[in-house]
Amino acid sequence: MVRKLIAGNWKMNGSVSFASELVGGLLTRIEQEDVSADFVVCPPAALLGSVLALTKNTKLSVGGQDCHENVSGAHTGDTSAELLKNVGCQYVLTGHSERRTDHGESNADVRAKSKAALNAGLVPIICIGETESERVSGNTLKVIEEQVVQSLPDEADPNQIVLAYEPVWAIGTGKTATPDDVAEVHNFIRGLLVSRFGDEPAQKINILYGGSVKPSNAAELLAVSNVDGALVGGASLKVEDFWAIGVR
Ligand code: G2H
Repeated sequence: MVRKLIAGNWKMNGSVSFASELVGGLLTRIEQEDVSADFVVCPPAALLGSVLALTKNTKLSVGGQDCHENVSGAHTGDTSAELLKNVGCQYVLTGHSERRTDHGESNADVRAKSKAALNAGLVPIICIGETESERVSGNTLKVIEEQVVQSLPDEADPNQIVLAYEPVWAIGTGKTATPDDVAEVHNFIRGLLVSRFGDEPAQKINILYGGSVKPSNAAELLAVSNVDGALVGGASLKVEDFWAIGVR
């Protein structure tokens, strides 16, 4: 079993004072308790500087929410993986369903961004997940297989990637997948990783679950086989809730 990873995706929320309060609260808890999980926060790009200053030389890691596939160039408004690494990030989300939907990102785009992250020395947290209509039509595993195969770059190193299974219909909706649903998909993803990397390397890859994870359902979800952590949106914006999800 790998050490669990609890990642907070702040999405487009927060402010300098919010970041200071939330990160301060997390750091106090991390310093006082012997925690059995690693924590990472992914603030919006405009807050990365503030959060990185607060977390320097601490056990709290920081990630970006997206990166461009190129190292530099004329891409107004974008941020490269190289730059995220340069300022001190260790992780970056790639292929979050809100990027896939709002910005039309395809599996090929996610693959290119994940490759850029690996080249920069970042750990990409590669997000996959089926929509409600794909689930209802019985295509969940087919979609997941396509996303895993097409979103992971050839260069993927099992020591340097994280996957996050986030069923789109469970994101920010309050709906959560049942433990049986989650087990089926996580076991399937592990099998795909074993086929690709071999058994031992594949077992080291954290597969996170995401989609309305909160303190009241975290214990049940994190106990499911092959669930190695959580990607948390709304509940990561409250220090008590985020902490309660990861520490048990
Ligand atoms: C899924 C998740 C975090 P929430 O997007 O990535 O958000 O926990 O609010 O469903």
